[in-house]
Amino acid sequence: MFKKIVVVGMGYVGIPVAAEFANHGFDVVGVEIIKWKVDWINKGKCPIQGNEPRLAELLKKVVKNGKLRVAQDFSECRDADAILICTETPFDLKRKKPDYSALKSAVDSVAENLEKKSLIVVESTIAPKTMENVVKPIIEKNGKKAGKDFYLANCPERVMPGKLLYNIENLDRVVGGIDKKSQALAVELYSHIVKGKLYPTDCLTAEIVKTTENAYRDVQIGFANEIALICEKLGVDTFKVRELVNKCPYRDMHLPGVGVGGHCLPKDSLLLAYSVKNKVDPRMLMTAREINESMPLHMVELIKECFTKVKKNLKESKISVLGLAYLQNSDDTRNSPAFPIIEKLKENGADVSVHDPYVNEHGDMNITDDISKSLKDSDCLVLVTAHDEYKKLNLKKIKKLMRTPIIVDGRNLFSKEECEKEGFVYRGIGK
Ligand code: SAJ
Repeated sequence: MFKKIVVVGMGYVGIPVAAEFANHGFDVVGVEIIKWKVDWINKGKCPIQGNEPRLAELLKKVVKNGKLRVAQDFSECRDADAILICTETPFDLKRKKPDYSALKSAVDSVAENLEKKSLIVVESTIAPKTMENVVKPIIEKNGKKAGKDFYLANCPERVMPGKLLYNIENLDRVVGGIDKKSQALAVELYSHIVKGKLYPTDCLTAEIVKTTENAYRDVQIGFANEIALICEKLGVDTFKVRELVNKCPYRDMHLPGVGVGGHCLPKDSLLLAYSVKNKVDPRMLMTAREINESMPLHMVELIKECFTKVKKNLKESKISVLGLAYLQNSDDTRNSPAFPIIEKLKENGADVSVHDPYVNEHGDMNITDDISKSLKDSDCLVLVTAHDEYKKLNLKKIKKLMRTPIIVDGRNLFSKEECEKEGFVYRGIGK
């Protein structure tokens, strides 16, 4: 039934799913507007860095055997049997609404090049009612009818940096169809690459499930962070409390930390709330968001407490921020809690050295991958991302490198006892 598949958007979602379908014998064409990405992938090179098991090799294989190629031209959609839309759908905090510019542009270009009864699937995370109110009308603008001239579905991605291929191959997925036929076709399509169970439903339910599963996690993390603030004041290690709480059945307390970054959690509650704007006041969702967004600033407060303790001023100090990525062993920096921390420290007159083993550039930010250089003569080690490399740090060695032995730990990476035994002033989120 399906032979040629077009995947629009060669990012964290599009690249792995394109490679998977190509590896299962489909002729796959990626459509990407950024030229260097087109060229890079057509050379068999993967633009996604970080620790992504099997992805680079799989991409090289399917490009080499001709099952995957990338173009900038949407005319590739004309003879496509299926078209997957994997463009970003950020939330515009200023305008308090989703930023669908990339999605609308992609859907519009697909609509302009629809010449077959193709199955169009949106994988991007969207606010409930977007399929009905935004996507479908754009494709139907030329008089075409969903379910008659094309099929339409929403199959939300469940990728996660570090497990991009694993998640596509193994996680269950929800498949929302605009009608029964679209639903059946989408289930058939994904059954070729998904070993997990496929749960057919309607588009609206699929949109609600996706945003809810992430809102759930954001609220859980917000809860853990609030318990961390309480435990700090009570002088008890939250991680020990969490371990014992989770011994109780039906408890799953998440990890407190320096904040919630990434391309999913910070926006999905907002997308869900947007769909019932002025109808429901999502107090729980928004309070969790506020708590999570406040954690980077709480981290700066802990840093200030340490400086006060050693009677040093942040001004003219050198501070080493370890980790720019929002997630351990990833190069993805989107919405990373590191940014507000770096900004606040600079506002306080500190000279901030940023280290990350996976992120080599971000705008004009100077990022080093030399940890000794970053810690040399530093007055404070600020641990933001729990990259594996940081777990191997030798406390004796770094104490010799640093000018002032202060560690502020945003991810429970260090042992408070060991740091204090080595003569460090130590503060940690939740500890
Ligand atoms: N975080 C915490 N405490 C936790 C878990 C995460 O502070 O207990 C922080 C992380 O450090 C990170 C952010 O939250 O900054 C997001 O972490 P994440 O583990 O949720 O990773 P994401 O953003 O890649 O989330 C994805 C989501 N998957 C999809 O959208 C398909 C999320 O729904 C998944 O639950 C998550 O992966 C996963 O790991 O399962």
